[in-house]
Amino acid sequence: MELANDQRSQLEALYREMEPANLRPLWESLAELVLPEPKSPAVPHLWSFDAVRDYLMRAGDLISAEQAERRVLILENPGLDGLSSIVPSLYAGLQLILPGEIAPSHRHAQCALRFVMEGDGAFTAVDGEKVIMRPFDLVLTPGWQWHDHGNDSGKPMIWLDGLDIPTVRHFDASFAERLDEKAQPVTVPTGDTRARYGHNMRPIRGSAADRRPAHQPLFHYPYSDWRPALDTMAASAQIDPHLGHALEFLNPADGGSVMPTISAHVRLLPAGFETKPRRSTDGAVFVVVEGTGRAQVGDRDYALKPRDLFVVPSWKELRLQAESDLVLFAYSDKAAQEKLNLYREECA
Ligand code: 1HN
Repeated sequence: MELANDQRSQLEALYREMEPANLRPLWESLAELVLPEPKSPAVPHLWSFDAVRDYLMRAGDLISAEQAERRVLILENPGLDGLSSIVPSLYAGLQLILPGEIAPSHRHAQCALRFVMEGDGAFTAVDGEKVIMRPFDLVLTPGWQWHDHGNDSGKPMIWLDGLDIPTVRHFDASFAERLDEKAQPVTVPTGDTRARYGHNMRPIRGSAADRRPAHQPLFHYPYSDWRPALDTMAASAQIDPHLGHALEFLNPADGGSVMPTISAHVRLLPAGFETKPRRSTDGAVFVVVEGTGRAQVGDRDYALKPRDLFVVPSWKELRLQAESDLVLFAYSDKAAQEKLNLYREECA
């Protein structure tokens, strides 16, 4: 803004006088408020699973899951200091449950997903049903559903928690409750929900057999389903030059994202494949499930190995190269952005 010296000093005097009245001049900040394109305060970052795991196991020696309520190390974006956020809208953490432990039952407005990183056989109970968690399974705990975790296996279990905590904080809409008992009563057999809602079928609406919330029936997407699906796809389909072979997890109730605020997908990049550059407005968290390769995120370049985690903030260009067959899981705030008509992507 071009201002004469005299005008500038008179305006600044006005600003000082207005400040106690909680008034500020828009014209001084308009360009920062309404950006011509996204300029995320979040930065690209990669966490090596092994490095996080060491700290998590040390925490495991010092505090129980029950004491902590949830024993989790938050993956905080270096550009979002103190905000417990991996991108401005989303939270990520790695949770440890040791053999014999219980993470007590609670429910909250926030939506959560779990993606299993290590171990086999712990459970999450969701509204009266246990799911047994196996490596690279996706398990949802949608908003306001009771959930607790326990580990009856002989080994530590570690999973990635993805939640919309910053989104709920943004709307000042957080509610939470704890159950009096540690673990909620289990009222239906394991697998009941998958049988009823997990095969492109559902109980007749409103019948006695229709027991899950109509808007959010399914909460378990096992690796044993999604991994072979990618292989089958890779055997025949033309590969998308920007994504590789990609499959989005769906909510069967409406064919939309797994939860109202969070989308999730998996992809397979065959050995030697390199994606063309792509950027999108969603902030995304990626997990390397299998394989090695490289990720270029904006001006950063990361070597990828199994179980590494990396974050791609809004509008940072992403390029992926597969050394060996590379399998990735990702979740993002695309679901929320699409509802608000904000989502955009650009493929080079
Ligand atoms: C939560 O409920 C879990 O249920 C994990 O495992 C992490 C972080 C913030 C708020 C709630 C869980 C969480 C959380």
